[in-house]
Amino acid sequence: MTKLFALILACLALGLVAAGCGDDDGGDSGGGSASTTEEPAGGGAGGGGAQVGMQNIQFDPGDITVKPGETITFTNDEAVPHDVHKTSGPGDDFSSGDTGGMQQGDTFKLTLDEPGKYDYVCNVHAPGMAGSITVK
Ligand SMILES: [Cu+2]
Repeated sequence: MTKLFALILACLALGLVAAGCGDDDGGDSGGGSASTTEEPAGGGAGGGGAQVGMQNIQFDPGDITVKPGETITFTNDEAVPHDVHKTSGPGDDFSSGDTGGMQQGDTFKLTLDEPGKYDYVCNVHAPGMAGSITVK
C-alpha cells in the first residue's frame, strides 16, 4: 500500500512539473514587432485625386481620365492669371470663377459624378488653352 501510495505521489509530482514546464512563455517573441504594414497613401476617400497644372499657358496634362467622384485639382503654376470654364459635357456647368481669377498658386477643386467627356477652356487664353476630362 505504501509503495503504491508513493508511486501515485510520484506521478502526481511529475504531472505537476510537466504542467509547470508547459506554461508558454510567449514574452520572448521578436521584441519590437515594428513591422507595421504601411497602407498605401491616398487609399482613403478624397485622398490624392487628379492634378492639372497650368503653365506655359497650357493645362498640364490637357486631357485626363478620372473616376466618378474623384477630386480634380487645378493649380496655377505660373505668374499669369488663368481660369477654368466648362464648354461642353454632361450636367451643370463648372468654373473656377471670374475670367482670369486664378493667380499663381491658386487652386480650383472639382469633382464630377456623371460619366462622360467634359471640355473646358481658360477664358483668358481660349481657344489655345483648353483641356478635357473623361469620367468613367
Ligand atoms: Cu489661361
